[in-house]
Amino acid sequence: MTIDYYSLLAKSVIDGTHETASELTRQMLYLGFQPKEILDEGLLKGMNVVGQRFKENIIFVPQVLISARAFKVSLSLLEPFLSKTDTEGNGTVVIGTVKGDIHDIGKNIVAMMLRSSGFKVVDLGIDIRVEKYIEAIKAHQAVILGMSALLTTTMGYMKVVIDRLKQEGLQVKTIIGGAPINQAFAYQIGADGYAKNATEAIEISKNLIN
Ligand code: B1M
Repeated sequence: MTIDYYSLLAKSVIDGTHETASELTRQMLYLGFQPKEILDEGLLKGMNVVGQRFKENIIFVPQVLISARAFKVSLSLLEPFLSKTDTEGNGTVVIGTVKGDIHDIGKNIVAMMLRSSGFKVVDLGIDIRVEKYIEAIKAHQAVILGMSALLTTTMGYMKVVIDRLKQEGLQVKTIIGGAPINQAFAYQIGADGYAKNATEAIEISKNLIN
C-alpha cells in the first residue's frame, strides 16, 4: 500500500495537528519530496479547504488559528530549502501586510520565494503603516515595495501608500497581492504589478527591475 503523503499533510493542516504536520514534512524531505511540491500539493491544498470551511461557517477563527499554526510550523521546515540562494544581486524588496491586516501566510511565502530568486528581502511583518514602509524603503534603498492584503476592508490602504510614495518622489516599483486583489484593482490604484501567487510575484518582480 502506498502512502499519500500529500493528503496526509493537507489533513494535518485542516485538523490543525501541528506535530503531525511537522513530522510528515520532515519525513517527506527525508524521502526526497520537492519542497515546492510539499508546499503546493500538501500545505496549500489543506489551507484551501480551511478557507472554504471558514467561508461557509463550518469552522471559526480558533480552528483557523490552529490550522495556521500547523501550516507555519511545516513551512518553517521548508524555508531553508525554498529560500536558498547564492546571490542577492537583484536588489532589495521591502514587503509587509498593510495596516489593519494580520494575515501573513501568503506574504511569508512570497518573501521566501523572492529570497530564493536573488532578492534581498526586508520583511516588515503585519499591520504596516505608510510611514514604516517609507522609512524602510529609504533605509534599505529598496527597488521594489511589496504589499499584501487579505481583507476587502484593508486593500484600500494600498492606494494610501502608493499615493504617498508619489508625493515623496520615491522611485520604488510597487507589487501587490492577496486574495481580494486583482489586476483591475492594481491598475486602479497605480500599482506597477499584481501577482496572484508567489511564482508570479517572482516573475513580475524580475520584470519590474529590468
Ligand atoms: Co482571515 N479572512 N480573518 N484569518 N482568513 C480570510 C482572508 C477570509 C477570505 C475568510 C473567509 O471569510 N472566506 C475573510 C476575508 C473576507 C473579506 O475581506 N471579504 C477573513 C476574515 C473575515 C478574517 C477576520 C475579520 C475574522 C474575524 O476576526 N471575524 C480576521 C481579520 C484579522 C485582521 O487581519 N485584522 C481574520 C483572521 C484570520 C486568522 C488570524 C484566524 C488567520 C490568519 C493567520 C495568519 O495569517 N497568520 C486567517 C486565515 C488563515 C484566513 C484564510 C482562511 C486563509 C488565508 C491564507 O493564509 N491563505 C482566508 C481565506 C482565504 O483566503 N480563502 C481568510 C493561504 C495563503 C498561502 O494564501 O494569503 O491568499 P494567500 O496568499 C497567496 C496569494 O494571495 C498571493 O501569493 C500567496 C501564495 O500563493 N499573495 C501575494 C499574497 N500576498 C501577496 C503579495 C504579493 C504577491 C502575491 O506581492 C507583494
